[in-house]
Amino acid sequence: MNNKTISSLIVLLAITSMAVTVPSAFADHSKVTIVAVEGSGDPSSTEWYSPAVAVVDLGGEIIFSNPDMMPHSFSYGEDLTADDVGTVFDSNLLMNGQSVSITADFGPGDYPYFCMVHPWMTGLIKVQEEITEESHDDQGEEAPTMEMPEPVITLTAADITINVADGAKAGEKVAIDVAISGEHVNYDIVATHNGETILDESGNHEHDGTGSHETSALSADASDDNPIDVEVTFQGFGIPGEEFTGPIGLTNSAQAVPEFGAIAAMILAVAIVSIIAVSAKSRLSFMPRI
Ligand SMILES: [Cu+2]
Repeated sequence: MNNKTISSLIVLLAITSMAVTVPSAFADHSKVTIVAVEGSGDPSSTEWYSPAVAVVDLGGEIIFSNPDMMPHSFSYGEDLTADDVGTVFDSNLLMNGQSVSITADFGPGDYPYFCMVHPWMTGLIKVQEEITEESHDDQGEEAPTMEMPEPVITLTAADITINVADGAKAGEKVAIDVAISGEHVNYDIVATHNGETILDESGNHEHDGTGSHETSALSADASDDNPIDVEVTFQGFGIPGEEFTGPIGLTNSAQAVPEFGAIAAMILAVAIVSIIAVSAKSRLSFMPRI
């Protein structure tokens, strides 16, 4: 038998076995075990977690295991300086021989993690929607063009929440919190008061969608006649360095009215965008509803 015949037989066998086995038997990502590599506590090590990139189905099981002599953690986040470290998951410190099991119930996407003790140790978990039978076609003879549409991302100006802290007197700095519905959000924020720009931060990235900012000191009391204006411009969903998706350019604005006390911000929301569909082919469809 030549190679072609053999490979044809293998393909045939694969198709046959797929037909008789349960769908999940193909590429099983319902459970993944990630181990801390032995010796990874050494700063000169180059292998830290295995697999370095772990794929698991949404709702699947992730087991963090430490066979190394040194203690390690599997802590969500990019590094120790991020303010959202451990917010999605955290194995906490695992000693030699210990393991921890978690459920991947935190939505599809990429989740970086690292070791609290040895911060050079980084890994990535990719949570995916469970692969169904349809996608097995890529192994068959028909091989249809894979037009897997990405999920529709819906975000309106109302999904961008801006909270401006109370008590804005001359000389004081003002805290501004931003919350955007979704994960791995990127946005720019600009605040002005008394004819001055008191905050201007571009390229903010927040894994959990919430960010905190502080203005520079005000040059005058904030008042109805001299309010603090805040504008947030959404720059897309995604990890910095990768392609962003979503209604990039969507903005929302708020105006701080200190007299309102605890509810210090009046959100002057203008819904610009209603539904945005992002497909694998067209990177971005921006459809304003008039
Ligand atoms: Cu470690």
